[in-house]
Order: sequence, then C-alpha cells, then structure tokens
Amino acid sequence: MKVALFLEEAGLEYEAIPIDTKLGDQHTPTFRAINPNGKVPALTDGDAVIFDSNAILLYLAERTGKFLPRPDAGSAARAELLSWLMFVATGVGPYSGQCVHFRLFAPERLAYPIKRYDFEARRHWQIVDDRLAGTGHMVGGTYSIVDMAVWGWAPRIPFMLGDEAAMAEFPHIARLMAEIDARPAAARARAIETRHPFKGDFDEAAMRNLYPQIFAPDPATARAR
Ligand SMILES: N[C@@H](CCC(=O)N[C@@H](CS)C(=O)NCC(=O)O)C(=O)O
Repeated sequence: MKVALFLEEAGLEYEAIPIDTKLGDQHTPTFRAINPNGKVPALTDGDAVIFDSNAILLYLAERTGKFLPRPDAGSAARAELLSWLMFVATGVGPYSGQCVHFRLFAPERLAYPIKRYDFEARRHWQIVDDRLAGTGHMVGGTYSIVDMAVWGWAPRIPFMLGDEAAMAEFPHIARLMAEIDARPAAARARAIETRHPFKGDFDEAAMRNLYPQIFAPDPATARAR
C-alpha cells in the first residue's frame, strides 16, 4: 500500500500485478526472479528491479525527486531521513509482524513471545508517536516517504496489537494517518486491492504458503537425520 501511495501521489503510470500470497504466488520462479525473498511488494522499472518496500520508496523518491525532503547524499539531514526510514523497516515492521504472528498464528500460543513482541511493537510505535509530536511529520517538517512508510503499517495498529483502543495511545500517529487518508492518492491506492479477487480463506494451504516453518521438521530432528 505504501508503494501504491507513492505511485499515486507522484502521478506515475504503473501496472499493479496481484501476487496472492495465500495462494503462494510469491513462491513462483517468475516472482522469485524479481524478489528472491519471496515477499511483496516488488517493483520493476526498466532495468531496475527493487524489492523491500522502503527500498522501493527511496528508489522512487530519488528517481522522481519527490517526497524526499533530505536529498543531499552524505549530509546530516540525509542521515536523519535514512535513520527513520530504516527504523520503520527494521523495527516497526518486523516487531509488529511478529506480534501478530505469535498472538494469532503460532501453533502454540506461548506467553513469552506474545509478551516480548507486544512490548517491542508498542515501544516502537511510541517512538514514532513521540517523533510526530514534534513537527507533525517524521522528517523535514513535511510529508515524505517516511510518513508513507508509517502509513503502510499504522492503520493496522489495533489489529496488530490486538487492542481496539490502541490508537488512543498514539494520538500523533492517529492525526497523521487521518491527514494521509484524506488525500485522494490514499483512496486511489486503497482501491487497487479491491480490483483483485484475493483468496480470503486462511486455510491449511494458505498457512503452508505463508508459514511453511509450522509444517517443517523441528530443527534438532532435521539435524539428527
Ligand atoms: N521487509 C519487507 C517485508 C514484506 C512482507 O513481509 N510482505 C508480506 C506481505 S505484507 C509477504 O509478502 N508475505 C508473504 C510470505 O511471507 O510468504 C518489505 O517491507 O517489503
């Protein structure tokens, strides 16, 4: 969604190709040739092949010169932009994802992983909220790819934390999300997925495509073979 948001905001022409991860489209040789990590999103642009959502945002921002308030490579301002972009990619995203996984999808609902990831996800979101309390945006005092990166995750905070009221804890995030949601580009980005009939059922086939480790042998057993 964050890549779709950029493409729509920048008015770029693009073709959205649905990859239905519950059906296992991410594991086809054709898709793996684009993203060896087998995850969406990925983008091709002429000879350029890019995967990982924040890398795509940075690529598109550099390519177009848009939504990049810290453009000078090697500058202190650029360091700030990179720090926050990577913080979202390596902290906010993975901790929030594991928070959902251990609470809802792990074969055993173990107390400690649920506690650890809930704690870490909330800690990361609090850092984002505190950051937004300052100038209202993640970097440069203006709408940028880092805000778009946050928008890709933040609307799902109540679901990710398993807490309907969670957004009330992050008023600055809630305000920024409302601002971005009110932009016509955000509505156009969200409309993309409604045009594709994605598999809805979280059945065993979907679980095997998304969480193959659940069905893999225990590592100790596999080593002993
Ligand atoms: N770091 C990656 C994470 C991408 C990711 O986890 N994508 C999920 C969907 S949101 C996916 O493709 N899952 C399929 C799978 O794990 O098989 C990014 O930001 O692009």
